[in-house]
Amino acid sequence: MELKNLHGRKARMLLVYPDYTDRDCARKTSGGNYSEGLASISAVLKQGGHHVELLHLLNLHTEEDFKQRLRDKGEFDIIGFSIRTTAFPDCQKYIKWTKEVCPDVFVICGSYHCTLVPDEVLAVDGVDCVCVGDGEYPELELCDKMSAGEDYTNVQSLYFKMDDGSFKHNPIAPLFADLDRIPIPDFDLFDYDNLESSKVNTAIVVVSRGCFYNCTYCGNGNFRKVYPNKKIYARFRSPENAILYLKTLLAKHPYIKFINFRDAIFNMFPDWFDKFIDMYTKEIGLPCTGNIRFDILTEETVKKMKAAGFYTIDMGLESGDQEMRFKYLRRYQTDEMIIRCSNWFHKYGISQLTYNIIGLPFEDIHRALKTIKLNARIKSDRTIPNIFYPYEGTPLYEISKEAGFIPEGDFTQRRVPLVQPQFPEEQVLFIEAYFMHFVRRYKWAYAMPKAIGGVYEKWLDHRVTGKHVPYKQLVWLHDRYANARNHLKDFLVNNMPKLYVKLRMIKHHKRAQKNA
Ligand code: B12
Ligand code: SF4
Repeated sequence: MELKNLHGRKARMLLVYPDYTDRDCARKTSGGNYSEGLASISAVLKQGGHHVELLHLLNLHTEEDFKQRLRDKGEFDIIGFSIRTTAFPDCQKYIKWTKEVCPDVFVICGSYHCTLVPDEVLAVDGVDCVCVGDGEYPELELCDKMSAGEDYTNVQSLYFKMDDGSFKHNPIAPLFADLDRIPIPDFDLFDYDNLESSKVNTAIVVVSRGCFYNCTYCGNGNFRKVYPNKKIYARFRSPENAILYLKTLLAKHPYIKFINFRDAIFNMFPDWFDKFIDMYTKEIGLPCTGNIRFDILTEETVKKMKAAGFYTIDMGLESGDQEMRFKYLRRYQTDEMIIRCSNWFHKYGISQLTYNIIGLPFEDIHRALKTIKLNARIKSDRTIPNIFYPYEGTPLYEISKEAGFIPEGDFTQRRVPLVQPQFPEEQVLFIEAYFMHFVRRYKWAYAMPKAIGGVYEKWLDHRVTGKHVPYKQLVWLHDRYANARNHLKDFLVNNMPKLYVKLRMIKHHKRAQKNA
């Protein structure tokens, strides 16, 4: 590989962010998500004097559109692609088109898919280098060395494609424990005021890295494996630094009225969490939400959360079948534990959103029904049912593969990736589609006097698992409805954001009143 030499000039870097999923790949034309990773890389590179810009792809681009947008951006020395697993197929095309427009540009790829399967990404035509794991400082060193005309093929955490086609694997840089070392992210990298979240006066905030749990469906176990000192993989900015982060953000964007903490598990370190929420209550106090684990929670903390401004929380319930949670997901939370914590949230008027997985290996409709029922028992206010996606390299992918549930060929585009005889596709789609509908009905059943509630529960069971349920037709009907609802939501967010925020406030207010 011919080394790039900028002869003392600082590097010009373009970060490409394919920010869409199957659901919105064709429709989204404005908005998009914030990415802490890219904002953080940009902050570090800019601190080093380099020039950074973003190509924010909000929808699937045709060759012509992509090339045009690239040309419009101007000239760059390095183009970096941020690649989530499901974005990898599209990125391969974008990289090919990039090299057609700018053959001399240096192409580097980073993010989760590159960390999981770096050689697969490096093998793609046009890719010069892959970053494994955290990217700020390897990128900075790459830019610095390129700028100084030095050999950069020994930079830690980077894998290079050499002239003879071989791959040079450098060791992965050890993690540093102190996240405060990283500057406050460069929010300006984005068209921040027009992000999807900003339009509804919300900021997506991430003040941590990683997670120390080992859920089998999640990539975290593999993301941390790459580091020589993986024990410190889960890290938070200090509470003081996290407050500084928020103050910096709010000073730049004073219209922000809600904070959405997207850290993997916000209360992962209970002492950190308690200290942070005390400071947050005094210094920020905006309504907020975050992802909370129940097995490390106390009633005292829930009470403090309410005072801090938590109006709602998210939690991964994943499966209502305790055996599935323990045996296949490695989430050691009993039903009783989940119900007890949930009662605290009701007591203090904080609404709950649960994440659930449908179509897990060895699941069937009866086990999926248990997930609906546990949601009803804890009176979840909102539920998000996700269809299981087997991420390569995760233990649950291996389990699914070994059991023969992963079909040959490309399964990434299938609505239900696993093919399981005991849980056919139409049943998985049915549970996903009517999840909240049935959660509501079972909530009614549990609120009724026992005798009547029991009869109603049995009747509902029959409507979910009965022999003659027309699953396919019901899914078809729901697809039409969901399409119309999504269009309406996008329309409101894009054209009447104030009305959307108002409606959301009314909804949360009503929920909080109901819960109190
Ligand atoms: C916050 C978050 C979100 C936020 C922000 C998304 C974003 N793009 O940052 C929101 C809520 C929008 C989101 C949405 C989704 N997410 Co998400 N999300 C997370 C979460 C919890 C933390 C990510 C984070 O901010 N980490 C901190 C930052 C600093 O690290 P980072 O993003 O990894 O970036 C570093 C490196 O990856 C690298 N890097 C990143 N990009 C690049 C580019 C270059 C050129 C280089 C060199 C390096 C580099 O350097 C960065 C700095 O060190 C992770 C789980 C986790 N525990 O990590 C899941 C995770 C990233 N999400 C995931 C998924 C699947 C999704 C969705 C597809 C879900 C869905 N079905 O809608 C969407 C995709 C939307 C999108 N456009 O990306 C998966 C990705 C799995 C995979 N194998 O790709 C994860 C890992 C969770 C999981 N299931 O395991 N998510
Ligand atoms: S707790 Fe969440 S982020 Fe952590 S391993 Fe489990 S699913 Fe992944």
